[in-house]
Amino acid sequence: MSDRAYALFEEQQKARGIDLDQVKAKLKALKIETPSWGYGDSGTRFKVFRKEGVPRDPFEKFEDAAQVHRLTGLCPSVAIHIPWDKVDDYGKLRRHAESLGLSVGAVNPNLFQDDEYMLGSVTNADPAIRRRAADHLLECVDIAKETGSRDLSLWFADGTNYPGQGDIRKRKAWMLEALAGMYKAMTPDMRMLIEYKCFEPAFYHTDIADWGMAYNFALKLGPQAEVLVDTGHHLQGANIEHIVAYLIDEKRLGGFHFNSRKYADDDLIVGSSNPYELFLIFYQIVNASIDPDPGIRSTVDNIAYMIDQSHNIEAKIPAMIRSVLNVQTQYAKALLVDHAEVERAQLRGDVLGAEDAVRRAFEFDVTPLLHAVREEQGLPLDPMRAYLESGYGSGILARGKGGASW
Ligand code: LRH
Ligand code: MN
Ligand code: MN
Repeated sequence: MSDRAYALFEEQQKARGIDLDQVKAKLKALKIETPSWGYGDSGTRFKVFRKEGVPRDPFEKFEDAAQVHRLTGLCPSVAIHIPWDKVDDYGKLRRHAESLGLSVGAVNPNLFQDDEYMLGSVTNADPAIRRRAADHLLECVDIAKETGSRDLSLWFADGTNYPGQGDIRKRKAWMLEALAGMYKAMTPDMRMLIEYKCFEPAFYHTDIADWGMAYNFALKLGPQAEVLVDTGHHLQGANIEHIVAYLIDEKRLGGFHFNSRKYADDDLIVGSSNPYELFLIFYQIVNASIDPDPGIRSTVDNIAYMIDQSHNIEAKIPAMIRSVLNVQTQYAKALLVDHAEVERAQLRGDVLGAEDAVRRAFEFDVTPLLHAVREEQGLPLDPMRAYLESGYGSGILARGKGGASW
C-alpha cells in the first residue's frame, strides 16, 4: 500500500474530524488472546479430521501461537484448557510461553468430557460428582496461580435434555455453590468469567443459558465475577451488541469468545459471515470507551478479547491469523465512527442520519490505515502472506499426524 493511499485516507478522515494518531494508538494497544485448542485437531461432533503438522503437546501449541503473534503483533497470550493442556509442570509451560514472547492467558476448566459428567458436573444430583467437579475448579485456580493467569473462564455443558430430567431450581443452587467455592479460592487479582450458552449439548435446558443468568450469578458472587460473551452462544436473531452495551453499562462485561456462526455454535472464523455484527459490537465498545464515567472506561479497558474457534477443515495457523485480522479490521472501522455526529442525529430525532453516521464508518476501506500501523510496528503489511511465505507451515509437517486434539 502506497504512502499516497494513506495520505488520501488521512485527508478524508481529517476532514471528518477523526484524530488518526489516537486511532493508531488504540489499534496498537489491541490484544486478542488465541485459544490453545484452536491449534490442535478439532471439529464437529461428526468428525475430527486429523491434520499433519498439528502440535503434539501444549508446548508446541504455544510455538504455533507465537507465529500468529510474531506476524500480527496482536496475540501475546494463549488460553489453556485443562486437562487438554495438562502438564506436569505449569511453571515450565509459563517459562516456555515467556521464552516465545507470550504469556499464559485464561485458564478454562473442562467439565464436559468425563463419563461421570453425563448428567451434569457441578449441577449433578450426585454429591460425589459435584465434589469432583468443584475440585477441578479449585485445581484450575491453582494452575492459574502457577501460570500467572488473571482470568478463569468457565463454560459448563450442564443441562438437561427432557422436561423433568433434573430439578432446575436445585441445579441453580448447586451451580451457585460451586461458583462460590471457586470464587473464594481466587486471589484478589483474579477474575471469574462466566460464559453462557442457550443450548447444546443439553437441548431442553442449560443451567447457564443466557447473559442474564450469567450476570445474576456474577452479581451474587462479587466484583471479581463477570460475564463472558461467546458470540456463537445465542439464539438466532439475538442482538449481541445490545447485550454488550448493557453489560458494559453494568460494569460486568469481562470478555469475549469471538467466532462466527450462522445457525448455532458453529465456531467458524470470526467476522467471516457477519462482519457488520462484529463492527457493531466494537461500535458499542468504542462508544463506551469515551464515557465520562471512569468505571465504564475501566470496564472497557479490561475486556478480554479472546478467540474461541474450532478449525475443522481449514489449516489452523492461517485460520487464526485470518480471525485476528478480521477482529482488527472491524475494530479499526469502529474507531472511525463520529460519535458526536451520531449524537447530534439522535438528539434531533434523525433516525436515518444516525444510522448513516454509524454505517458510514463500516464502509471505509481501512487497509491503508492498517498498513500504516503495521509499518510503524515493524510488522509485515500482509501477515497472512508473510505466514504463507515463511515456510513455517511446511516445517511443522515433520510432526506428522495425530497431534493433540480435543
Ligand atoms: C463449547 C465451547 C465453549 C467453550 C469452549 C471451550 O460450546 O465452544 O464455547 O468456551 O467450548
Ligand atoms: Mn466459548
Ligand atoms: Mn462454544
